[in-house]
Amino acid sequence: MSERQAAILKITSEVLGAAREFLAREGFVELLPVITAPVTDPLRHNTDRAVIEAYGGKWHLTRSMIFHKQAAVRACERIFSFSPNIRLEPSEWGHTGRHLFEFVQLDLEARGATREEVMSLGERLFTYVTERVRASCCRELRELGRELPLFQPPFPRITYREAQARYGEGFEEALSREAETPVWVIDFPIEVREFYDREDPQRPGILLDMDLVYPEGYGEALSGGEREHEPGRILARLRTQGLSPDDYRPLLSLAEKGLPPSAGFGIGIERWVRFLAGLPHVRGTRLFPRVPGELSHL
Ligand code: ASN
Repeated sequence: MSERQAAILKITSEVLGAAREFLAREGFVELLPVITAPVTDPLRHNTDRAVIEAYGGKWHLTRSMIFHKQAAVRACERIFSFSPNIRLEPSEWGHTGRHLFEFVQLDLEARGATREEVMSLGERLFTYVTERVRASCCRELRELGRELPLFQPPFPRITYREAQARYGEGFEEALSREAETPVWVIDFPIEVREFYDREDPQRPGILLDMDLVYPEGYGEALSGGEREHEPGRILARLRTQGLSPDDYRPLLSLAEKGLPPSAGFGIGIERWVRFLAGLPHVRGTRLFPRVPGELSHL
């Protein structure tokens, strides 16, 4: 194994440890991840479904733990998981530098929290972990030739519409290239996001959600928001997105029994390590990368 690979693995380990420590101090409980489920995140972009058949039923490989997070905060106020996700993205996405079809996200959720609260948590988590990597992985960062910039929350914010007006339709790349600190994109229009992000009751058509975008052109870091939790609202949102309520029966049944309001986000670990280590492609963060369109020997 090369020195560079060893350095990247050490940084990854530091990210996991520092995030766990930070979240434990903030009162979060770690859940073991869910990998197979009768229902999973529909996602808004075109991703093939990964389904296995067993025991007379169909099991989706988890695309995110969103519904499990909403269910879990009934038991525990604040939860997180290092959740393996399978997303069979188009082969062409193998070249974006940002996509693996198997990756891990640190997915967290807090009962009764607002978007504002989880954004503040996200900034503090991001800054804490970055500082820990800077302090504990000096040798590794030097080996990789990476000079990590210093960041100071709060991070700047831009609405989806403002970003679109300033940088054009697919604004994320241009925004990320121009940014000197991580930057929040907030207030996504209802038609571009998944049905579970909560519509602002004061501003119909606008969601109480957000992305965090890395500086230096590394693209999206984190995605989340407040959640739809009332059965009538979930049903209406499923219908306007052309999704079949039958496919989401497990979620609707839970909501009928009572899902609490919550907010949360997920941050991709490989993209985080790619940014911290300054790598051209997320493939470099994993010993056994799963890149869309490529086969693997091990
Ligand atoms: N983890 C994201 C969230 O909390 C969902 C996703 O990964 N699509 O909103």
